[in-house]
Amino acid sequence: MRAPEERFESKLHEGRSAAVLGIALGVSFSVCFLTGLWSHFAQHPPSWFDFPARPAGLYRVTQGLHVVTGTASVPLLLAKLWVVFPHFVKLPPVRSVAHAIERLALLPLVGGSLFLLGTGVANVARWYPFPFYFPTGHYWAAWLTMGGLVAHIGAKLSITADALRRVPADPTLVRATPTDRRAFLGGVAAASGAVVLATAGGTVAPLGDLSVLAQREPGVGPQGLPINQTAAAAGVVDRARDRGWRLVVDGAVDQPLDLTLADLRALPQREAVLPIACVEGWSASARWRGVPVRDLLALAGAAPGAEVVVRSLEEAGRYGSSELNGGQAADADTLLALELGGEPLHIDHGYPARLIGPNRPGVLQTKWVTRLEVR
Ligand SMILES: Nc1nc2c(c(=O)[nH]1)N[C@H]1C(S)=C(S)[C@@H](COP(=O)(O)O)O[C@H]1N2
Ligand SMILES: [Mo]
Repeated sequence: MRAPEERFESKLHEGRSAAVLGIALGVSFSVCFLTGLWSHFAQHPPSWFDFPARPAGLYRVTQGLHVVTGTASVPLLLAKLWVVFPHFVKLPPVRSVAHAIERLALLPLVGGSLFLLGTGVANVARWYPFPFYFPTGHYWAAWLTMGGLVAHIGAKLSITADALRRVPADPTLVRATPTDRRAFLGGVAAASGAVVLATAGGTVAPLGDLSVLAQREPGVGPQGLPINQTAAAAGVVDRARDRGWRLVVDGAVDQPLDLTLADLRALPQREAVLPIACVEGWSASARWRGVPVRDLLALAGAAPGAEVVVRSLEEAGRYGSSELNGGQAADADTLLALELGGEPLHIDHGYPARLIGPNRPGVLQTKWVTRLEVR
C-alpha cells in the first residue's frame, strides 16, 4: 500500500519550491505586520508614543503597503500550502518531541495566516460576516501568527538553506526540473502581481482602470473624492444644514469659543494638499482650505501642546470623535477644513466643517465637526 503522502504525484511538492515561497511569504508577512502595527499605533496610540504629523503622506504609503503585501500574500500562501500539503497527511503525524513542537507552531501560523488574509480581504471589500470587531480580531491574530512564523523560521532555517543550495544533500528537497519550477513559481508570482494590480488602483490613480477589485476609485465621488459614508447614512443632514450650526472650542481653555460658519470664514484661511488615506487601502489626495486648528486653539487661549478631542454631529459609533495629540494639533496643516478643491465642502465630505490633518488614518479625519474639546 502507498503511504498517504505518495498519492501526490507532482514533483513540485518539494523543498526548493517551498523554500522560495517561504522566503517570499516571510518578506510579505513582515512588511504587512510592521505596517499593520504602525496603523494600530496611529489609531490606538500607546502612552509612550505620539504618532508624528510628518511626513504628511507617510500613512498613505504605509497603509498602501499593508494592503498590497496582504493581497499579494494570498496566492503565495495558497501555493505554499499546496506545495507542502503532503507533509500534513504523512504518517505518523508526530515523530519526536521537537517535531511535535514544530507541528504545533503550525496551528497559529496556518490558522492565523488564513484568518488574517481572509478578514483583511473581507474588510477591504467592506464585508463583515464575522461576529467580532475587525480591528481587534485582526490585531491579536497578527501577534499569534507572527509568533508561529518566528518558530517556523527557526525550525526551517537549515532545511531552507539546504534546499536553496546548488547541490542539496537531501534529494527530496529538489525533485522538479528547473523549467517546471520556474513555470510554477512564475505563475504564482504573476497571480500575486495580478491581484496587486487589481487593488492598487485604489491608491495609485493611474492604475485605476486596471483595478477591477479596488474598493474605491480615486477621482470618483462628489468633488472628485470617494465617499464611504454619506451624511444621510450618518443621520446628520438636517443638523449639518441648520443655520444654527456652531463650532464650539472648549475644555482646557481661557476663553471658550462659539463660532458660526460666517465667523470661521472671516478668520485667516490656510490651504493644504493632503490625502484621505483610508485604513481599507484606498487613498486620494485633495486641496483643502480652512482654519488651522492651532489658530483656533490660540484664539481660545489653550496651552501650547494641548491635546484635542474632535467631535462630530454624528455622535454614535466609532466615527463620532477622534483625537489630536499635541504635535498634530500644533501642525500648521491640521485644518478645520471648510472647502475642498476651491468649493465649500460637499455635505458628504463633512459640510460645514471637517478635520483634515497630515499623516492621519482616514478614520480619524472626522467629518461634520461641531466641537473641539481641549484636554
Ligand atoms: N463623522 C464621520 N467622520 C468620518 C467618517 C464617518 O463615517 N463619519 N468616515 C471616516 C473614514 S473611515 C474615512 S476613510 C474618511 C473618509 O471617509 P468618507 O469616504 O466617508 O468621506 O472620513 C472619516 N471621517
Ligand atoms: Mo476609512
